[in-house]
Amino acid sequence: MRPSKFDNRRDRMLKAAYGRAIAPLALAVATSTFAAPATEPEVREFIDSAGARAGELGVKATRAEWVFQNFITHDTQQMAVEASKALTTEGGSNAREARDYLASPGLSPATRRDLELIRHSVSVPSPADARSIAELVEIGAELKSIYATGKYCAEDGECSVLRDMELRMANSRDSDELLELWQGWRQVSPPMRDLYSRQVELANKGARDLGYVDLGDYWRSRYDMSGEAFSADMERYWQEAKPLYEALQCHVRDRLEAFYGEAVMPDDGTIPAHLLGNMWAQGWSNIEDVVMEGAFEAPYDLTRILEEREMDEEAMVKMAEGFFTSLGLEPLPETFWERSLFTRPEDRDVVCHASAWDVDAKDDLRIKMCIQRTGEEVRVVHHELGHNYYQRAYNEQPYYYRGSANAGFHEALGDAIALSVTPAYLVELGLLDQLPETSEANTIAQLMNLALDKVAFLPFGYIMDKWRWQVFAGELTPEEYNAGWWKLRREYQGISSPVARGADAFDPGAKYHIPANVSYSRYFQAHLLQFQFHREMCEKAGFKGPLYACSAYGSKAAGEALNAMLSAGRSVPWQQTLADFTGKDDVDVSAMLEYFAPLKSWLDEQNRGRQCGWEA
Ligand code: X8Z
Ligand code: ZN
Repeated sequence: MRPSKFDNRRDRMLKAAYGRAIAPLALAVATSTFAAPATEPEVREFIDSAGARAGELGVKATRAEWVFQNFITHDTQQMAVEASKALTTEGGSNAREARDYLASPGLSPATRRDLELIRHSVSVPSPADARSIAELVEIGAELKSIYATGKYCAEDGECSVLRDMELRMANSRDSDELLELWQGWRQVSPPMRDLYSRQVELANKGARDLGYVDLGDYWRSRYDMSGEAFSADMERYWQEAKPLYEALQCHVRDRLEAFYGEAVMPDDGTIPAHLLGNMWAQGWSNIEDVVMEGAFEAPYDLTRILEEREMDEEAMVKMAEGFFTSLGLEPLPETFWERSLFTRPEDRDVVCHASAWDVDAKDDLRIKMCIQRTGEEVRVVHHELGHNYYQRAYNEQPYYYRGSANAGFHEALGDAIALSVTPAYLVELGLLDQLPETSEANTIAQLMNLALDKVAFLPFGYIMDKWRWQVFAGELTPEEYNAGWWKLRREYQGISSPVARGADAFDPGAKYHIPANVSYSRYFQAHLLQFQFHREMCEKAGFKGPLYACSAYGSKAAGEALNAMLSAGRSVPWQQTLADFTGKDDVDVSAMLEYFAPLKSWLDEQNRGRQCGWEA
């Protein structure tokens, strides 16, 4: 059913009256199992039983999904779809029921919040009917499968999987080869476009049934504040971080031009997307050699250390676990080592995009990741274990509190820990023989390596959802998807497409989280939050000195404070959880700015006299 003009007008009236859009009444009645107001005990009973039912189906769906993602075949896909249908049916009906109960007068604030959590507990809401549920779930599995099994076959018939193409993009300095890889991977996504737009249509309808304007409104409203306030905060954080990004973009552009020559560089101030060492130009640390050439050298190379010490994938995971246990947290369970996937199997298709799993909400923790033995991946391994340690910490909570304070916290934890992988820490582990000498060059090199990942990421982290918010709101038609994508890439990142993109291209689909339908604001927030977490852990550890030199390794005090935050799960609004940990109830960009302050001054110096900025 398409919303009529009348629905829209009534929505606006209701919105004016209640501060947020309410589902059209007819729809609410049609999909509701509850009409009369309920008492507090009745609602509490619903909350408990909904959690028990969803929990049980969740374990089944997670197991089926694990098997599907580890062995992608027609049959495993169908089995995952079946389990997911059951969960989507249950989750959706609970969410709609929670929406109805919210109309009951006299409920306690705590119960109202619990109902809001249930209303928000589905990531991709479906309309209530079984046909829509089946279609939505099938599309979701199909999109994931297209991405995970995608291959690019070159003219000579040689076919490559994404992981190998990523590795070549990281290491090649031949712009023709880079362009081929960049275009090659983008051949995988055009078949996704129509499936994607149908998915959007169905999920929007599901979101409207829950009382939201569209899926974007639903996603934005999960942050213990209104969706409008959330968007405004995201923009404010970005504005605060932007001068640092612009300084980095300007310098990197200059260095790339010096390396590749003027011919490859557009004269509008943007950087072509294929030269940044990463398939999506979201993190640029793989080209640190180009960026630093002639100025200074990285004082050490973690990738080389892994090679020299013959550290394999499992050893990398052990190293990350060692950090968590040094803070006083328990070692991972034996089953983690038995059941996780660390390397890409050659004989079958798997979802290689790294993920961390909590299968039974007890202690069946696992990661699934096609680990590459690089310094960059050391960070990703810490990232994934951060998820597992968070999951374990909140497992004692009631069902709907089992989650991070907000999605950004989950993404920030492991990254915050990885910020403690400093030269001094590597010396302590015996991976570096001695501390690099203290010099401006070494400090800048260390900060540059990290900024190329963390600072470069920010506008990418922001536009992934900005694009989807436009799509969900119907501001971009499928024919306009790609042009809308590049408009944002250009405006926020100062990055342009190296070649004109055809009308049927679907470049957003070449990034995992679009076909997998995972919201992305969480990563943007996490890239800021992790510096806040790091600053706090360093303070708890009693560290004196610049933030970039701090490692909280071995600090039980930091571990204790951290664990208190993790085990709270989402039992209280995230602002409160953050305030309990850091004393401040908002994302604070100043931690990241403080961390990179020496680099910012250095970049400003380098950029003096250069033409910075770009035509949006
Ligand atoms: O997807 C991830 C994690 C899994 S939650 C590996 N990340 C984002 C990405 O790869 O695009 C981590 C940082 C950003
Ligand atoms: Zn993650």
